[in-house]
Amino acid sequence: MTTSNQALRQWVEATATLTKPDRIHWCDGSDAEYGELVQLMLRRGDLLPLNAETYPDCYLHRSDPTDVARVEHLTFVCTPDRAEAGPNNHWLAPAEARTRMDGLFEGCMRGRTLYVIPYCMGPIESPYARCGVEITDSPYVVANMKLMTRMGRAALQRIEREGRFVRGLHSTGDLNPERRFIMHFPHELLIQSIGSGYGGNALLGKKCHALRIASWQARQEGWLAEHMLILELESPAGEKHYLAAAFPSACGKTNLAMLIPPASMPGWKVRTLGDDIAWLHFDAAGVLRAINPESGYFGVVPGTNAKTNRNAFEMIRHDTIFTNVGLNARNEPWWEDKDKEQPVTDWRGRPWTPGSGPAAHPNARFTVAAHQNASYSPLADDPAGVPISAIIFGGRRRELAPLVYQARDWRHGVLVGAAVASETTAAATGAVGVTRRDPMAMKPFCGYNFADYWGHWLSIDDGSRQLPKVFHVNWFRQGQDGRFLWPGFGDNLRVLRWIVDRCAGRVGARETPIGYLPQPTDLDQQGLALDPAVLDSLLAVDAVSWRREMQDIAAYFAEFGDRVPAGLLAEHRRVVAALG
Ligand code: OXD
Ligand code: MN
Repeated sequence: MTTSNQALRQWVEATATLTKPDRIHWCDGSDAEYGELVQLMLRRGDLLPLNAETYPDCYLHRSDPTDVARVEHLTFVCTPDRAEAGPNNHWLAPAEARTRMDGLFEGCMRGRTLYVIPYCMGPIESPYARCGVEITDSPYVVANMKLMTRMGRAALQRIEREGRFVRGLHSTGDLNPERRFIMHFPHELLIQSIGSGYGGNALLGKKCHALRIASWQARQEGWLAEHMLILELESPAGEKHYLAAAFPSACGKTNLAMLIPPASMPGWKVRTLGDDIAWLHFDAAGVLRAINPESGYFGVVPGTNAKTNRNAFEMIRHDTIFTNVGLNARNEPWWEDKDKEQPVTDWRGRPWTPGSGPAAHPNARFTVAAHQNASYSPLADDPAGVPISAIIFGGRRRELAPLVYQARDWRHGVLVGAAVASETTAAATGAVGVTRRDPMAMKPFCGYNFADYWGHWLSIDDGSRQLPKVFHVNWFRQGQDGRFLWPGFGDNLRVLRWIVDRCAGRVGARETPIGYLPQPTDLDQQGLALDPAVLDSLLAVDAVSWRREMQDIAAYFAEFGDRVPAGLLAEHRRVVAALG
């Protein structure tokens, strides 16, 4: 296989000249090709077979122990002007980055196969979808891309039709963290990544293309590329709403997207369109429509069980690649909070004994095709996408942020999104549990200056469009004793129900300086044994703490200097004044 697209052919040839692979393989995306890659990785020990009876066609990959998460400190946006990348990104001048990367790529594929992966982010026939080509020397990356994206022959045909694609060059290099870099060149629609095999660093269609490069393109073209799940909520009366929700990494997007309604809310249905990324475009009628550019899930495994996410728990029982989980005595994958059993081997392949720490790495992952999810919505394959009723922002906040509140209007919603903060998790290398600002949950993923990004969000309201309502939720409030105040998981549907009732204009709200909150009686509490005092504290707005929060937000905005849009600052002043 090769291609009629001359630019692609030349790029593959030039890359081969630089990296010197033993052979070149153009991926067709077939099941047979996936099967051959799996056999190759089993022979090489890159994959280990799991119990074929209880976990058919499931495999374990153990990564290099230094290569287990995204590396934000080694991820760069390389724009000619440093200010374009903004204080939210690490920056290198494009020429310097190219020289550094060329040095590292030189001869890096000797003895290896160079795989060419044409892929399409979004349904192949969708006008909102975009194509890319990833070159990699990692069969693990190819197999993951097969599960996560629409890749191979059909994507290549679209590239040949359109003549446009994002280029991504990846090599695992020598896996030395000293020689690990993930570079983005938005002006050239180019990504270069070396030294890591980990998902967000190596599956270039995901964070690198569908968020960093796409967010850049989206600003130029008037759409939004966001770190959001997409779900369909159907009421017992058959009314359907589509919601897009942005949460920082490992804050439960996958669980919310696959929510199973509590028994006390019969007739409600939740279907999953996406669990991580949404591309949002206005259609000709001014309606905001969402597609999920991915077609698989790369989810956090620890904590997944029949209670927290039965859909995920079941979908990863077959045809799944596990990365960095432990094993039990039956050679089944094992992770913390899976079940009452004990593991025998940890994620590094060492014998596990009580006291030897977690058996699975806290950022252990599953990779699985989306259609294996019992709650999968076929609309995820609809080229037209789905109309979005509400955008929801959320963070992991022990204190302060109430369970839910609604922004007054779009401009206030942009402030609410820009002010998202969350405690860090194991999805990225670095300290866990530190509160940091994570605007729109895009801190690690926005491919340009956040100040310009907020301006882009504000510009979405051009007066002629049907804008979704904007909300903020917080499932993670804790009491003095450190216990979570809200049960979360399926019970989050009670909050989603209030949100769609607000969208439909069916329920009132309490107006506060930070936005509209539900009256406790407005939340569906049927079957929820929650102490009324706890619900009161979940719905309280403490003016003193919020004044402090607004100061903190102002200090954060100040880091972006005079690029911060006046409209955002005016909105901030409005809320401060309302807080008195
Ligand atoms: C992810 C992340 O893997 O956000 O989705 O880190
Ligand atoms: Mn994510």
